[in-house]
Amino acid sequence: MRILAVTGVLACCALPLGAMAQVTASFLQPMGPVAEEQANHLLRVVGITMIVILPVLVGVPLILWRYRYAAPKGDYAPRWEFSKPLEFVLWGVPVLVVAMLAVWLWHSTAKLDPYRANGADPLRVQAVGLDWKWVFIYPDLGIATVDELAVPVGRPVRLTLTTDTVMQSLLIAPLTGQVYAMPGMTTRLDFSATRPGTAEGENTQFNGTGFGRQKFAVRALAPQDFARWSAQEKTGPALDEATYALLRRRSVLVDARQDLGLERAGGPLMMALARPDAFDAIVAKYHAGGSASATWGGIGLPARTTGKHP
Ligand SMILES: [Cu+2]
Repeated sequence: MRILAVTGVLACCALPLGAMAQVTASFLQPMGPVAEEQANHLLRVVGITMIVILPVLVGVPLILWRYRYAAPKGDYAPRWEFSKPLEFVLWGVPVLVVAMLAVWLWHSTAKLDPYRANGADPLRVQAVGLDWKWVFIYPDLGIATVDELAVPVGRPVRLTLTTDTVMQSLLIAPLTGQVYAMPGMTTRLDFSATRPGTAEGENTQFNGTGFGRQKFAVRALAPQDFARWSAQEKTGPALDEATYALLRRRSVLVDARQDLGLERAGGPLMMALARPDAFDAIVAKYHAGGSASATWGGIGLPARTTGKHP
């Protein structure tokens, strides 16, 4: 019996460990300092609130049992209504708990400011949210990807975001918090990976039929692996205006691949960046003061994909 029970426990533990080796999707399995602070913050909050919750959980059944009608203990005091020490405890402890939570929240919020640099010499990456995929542009490396973000372990990443459609929301839970992206505007996320692995990134903004498939892999690679990754053979056409117009269609990755004349099944795209300032051109499209030619890749509601599953 005991052996069976132990095996059961081992099997239970082995499952999440096995999953962890593939794709990490939770901030409770942090791959960098931002998620680590978030996980610590959650544990602190749980710990502090237990100061209030545990006495209630233990005290209520204890009092019910101790002063039960069948075998009452203690004095019967129906006229009792005030106790100064008790009032101090009942009000004082929650006040201390709220004060402690407030201080820690203040501290963590400042520490987790998405615009706060994670160190010197960050790798610049620009993210463009499309229906329903993400384009990641590496302006300094001359490459762009679709639905894959690779970052070198140990080097800070400065992600600048925008969208060329409706509002989008980027979340890479094991690495960094969630931030919105709006057309014509940019936001920033500074984060870094401290261990190699693959994290799941997603769009958490419900914005159309393909939204549930707008997930991407975030690969934290050792510096030499990252260099190899960024120099790999291109799996897609160069990211020029014509390519971008096709990517801008309302499609998930497989349909976009078909629109580009590639095998449907084949995973993320790695492209050469034909226009180094593509990101700025995309943001500029939404500014009335811009020139009439600011229409890079098309404006307005994108066309539907020619693929089978819009
Ligand atoms: Cu909101």
